[in-house]
Amino acid sequence: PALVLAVCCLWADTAQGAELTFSAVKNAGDGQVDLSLVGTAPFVNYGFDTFGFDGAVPGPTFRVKPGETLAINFKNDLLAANNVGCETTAGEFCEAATTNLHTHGLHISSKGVADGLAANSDDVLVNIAPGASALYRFDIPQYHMGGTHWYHPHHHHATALQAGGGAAGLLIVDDPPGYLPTAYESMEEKVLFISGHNLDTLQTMARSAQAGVLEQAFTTAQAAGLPANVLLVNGQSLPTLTIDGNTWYRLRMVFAAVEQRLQLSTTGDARCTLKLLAKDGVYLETIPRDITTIYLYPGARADVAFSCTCTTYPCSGTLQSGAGAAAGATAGARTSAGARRLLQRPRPPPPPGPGAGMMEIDVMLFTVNRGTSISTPILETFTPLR
Ligand SMILES: [Cu+2]
Repeated sequence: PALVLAVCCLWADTAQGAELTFSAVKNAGDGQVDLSLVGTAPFVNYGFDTFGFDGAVPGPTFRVKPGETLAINFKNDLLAANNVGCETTAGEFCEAATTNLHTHGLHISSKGVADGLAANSDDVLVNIAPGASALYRFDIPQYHMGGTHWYHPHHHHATALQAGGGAAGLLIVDDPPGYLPTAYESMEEKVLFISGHNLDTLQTMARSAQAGVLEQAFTTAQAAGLPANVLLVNGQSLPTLTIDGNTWYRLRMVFAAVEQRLQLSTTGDARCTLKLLAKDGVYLETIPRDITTIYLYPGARADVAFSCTCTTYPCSGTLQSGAGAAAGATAGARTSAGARRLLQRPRPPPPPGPGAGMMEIDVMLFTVNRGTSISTPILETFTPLR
């Protein structure tokens, strides 16, 4: 009976299996938006707070078209009392309440007010003190490729703590109309903002920086019997994505993390097809590419066309990260001459140091309903314009 009780309550506490939700979308074309960084965003329902934009993990999703300007009035709502200077803290982590904004992946100016601009672009050396605001204007060039990117603070000595704690969000550059063939352009998009939070690392950094936020993260999780190496999708632990069978979805995936990596594949009754469209916000030279495994390292993005069918509807599956995915990838993949040469080289040793390893974890559940399509549409081969 004790075991049953434990299973019941751990499940209930983390609300696993709940339907996947999505952050608010803010379009650059609608004008300047306000954004604030707080240290009071609830960390799932672990009972402690973390860093987050607009009070949540992840923050809002920004969408911008090539040629547009993403204008943000950014307010640092972190507490001055938590901004302990680098000459005072013991290690490399300090100034935990100083921040700025970085647009990870955009090909834009890295200049800011210090360079004489009226507002900051992607200048990671900007220091926004607790309580202060700053204006950002990210001018997206007309020639910018459409893609999946993300944003997070980049104040040195506090980046890993703030971004790793949850201060991050998705940033999408939209494809111009007609850029992709209809079969691609008409795909329903599902944003998967996958964030990794190693509470042990976060607590160590937070205590070192005397950050006020996250200093009890690991201790609290341990006391509650909750996992300390946490993976969230759109801020939820093991949510469920419900989709229609025989229908292509465009998964816009980000791995927002400062350590570890993911090796994703699907298991379950649902038979699913994965086709890679873009990596790190850049389209493949020719799309799509048949894959069985999605590799994500910290900061990486993958745009994947995803379709599932059931023998009997509805059916279900799991998107999981694990070593088993690698074998499947090799078995099914077509191997080019170049790739064969690479495969014949001796394998490099695994990455050194703690936390560099792959997370073995169930990431997301999915349920496949019958839908209206009786067969999965063929995706024509296409070479996106560069
Ligand atoms: Cu980054």
